[in-house]
Amino acid sequence: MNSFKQQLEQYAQWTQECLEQLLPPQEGDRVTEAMRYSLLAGGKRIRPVLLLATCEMLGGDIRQARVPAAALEMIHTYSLIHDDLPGMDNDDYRRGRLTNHKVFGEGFAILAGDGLLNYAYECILNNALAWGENTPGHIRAAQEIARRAGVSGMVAGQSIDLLSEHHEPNEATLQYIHTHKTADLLTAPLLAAAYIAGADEKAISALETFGLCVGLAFQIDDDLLDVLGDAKDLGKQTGMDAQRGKQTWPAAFGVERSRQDAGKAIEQAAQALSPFGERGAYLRELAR
Ligand code: GRG
Repeated sequence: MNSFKQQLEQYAQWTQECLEQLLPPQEGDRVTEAMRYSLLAGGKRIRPVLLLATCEMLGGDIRQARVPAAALEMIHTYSLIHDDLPGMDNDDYRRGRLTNHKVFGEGFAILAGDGLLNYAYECILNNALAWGENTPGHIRAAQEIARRAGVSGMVAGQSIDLLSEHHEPNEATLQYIHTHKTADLLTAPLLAAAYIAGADEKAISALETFGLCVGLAFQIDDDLLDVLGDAKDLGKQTGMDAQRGKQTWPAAFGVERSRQDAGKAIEQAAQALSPFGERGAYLRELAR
């Protein structure tokens, strides 16, 4: 196995261990059971990986980054649970298993999402207080995560996504949805790591550009997988975007241009890392 893959597995394993340590035990409590069901179902763990890899790239203390990394996965999982609800995308499968509401019912799926979101910040703030001298860096990281996950970030993107269903594809609207629904929660771990590691403005600005470009490519790819992918490999149904009249890159520009645009965005992301020189090699490879 090459060292890139080993490192990726290491980051994912730290995340899994940290989640298992942080999560309240099941003890017959249905909400906790529902939280654990979706959170421990797997997934690529890409947001924690971004946080941990960025912290290492910037020479930060990786021990300080583990809880925020795991907490970001809780926030991401809450968004998936709520996104799958009948009032949103009404999906039956996620991460290779039945969606949360299909197993626990809608009420408990809503509560499991609410539980994960709040517990994420409880963990982030406990961790912030535990690292004495660096508490302000952790608080700044928490602020960035809240802003990008919230009403001017992912929630705003999801809102326009819902409002734009069955509308003619429009480039500006698509850019807005992809920037906020997807790129914001991929940029949050980069900037959180930067604040925890005490990075300067130049590094923060480079990471912001990297996150935006990676986020756009990630969502274009996700849109392409919905058209071209295999449901078994993806662990969720395909062809759903067209059925719901979603604004997607392939619907607006076709498959070929979507592939090219995703490729261009990845190269722009790689370019954005040039201030970090060789130290940016891991994130560059991750993007590609
Ligand atoms: C409910 C506020 C709220 C937001 C929902 C996550 C989300 C926003 C919608 C899900 C649908 C979607 C296409 C979102 C874009 C981001 C995305 C591709 C999420 C899937 O993330 P992955 O691929 O999933 O990292 P895993 O399972 O690997 O963690």
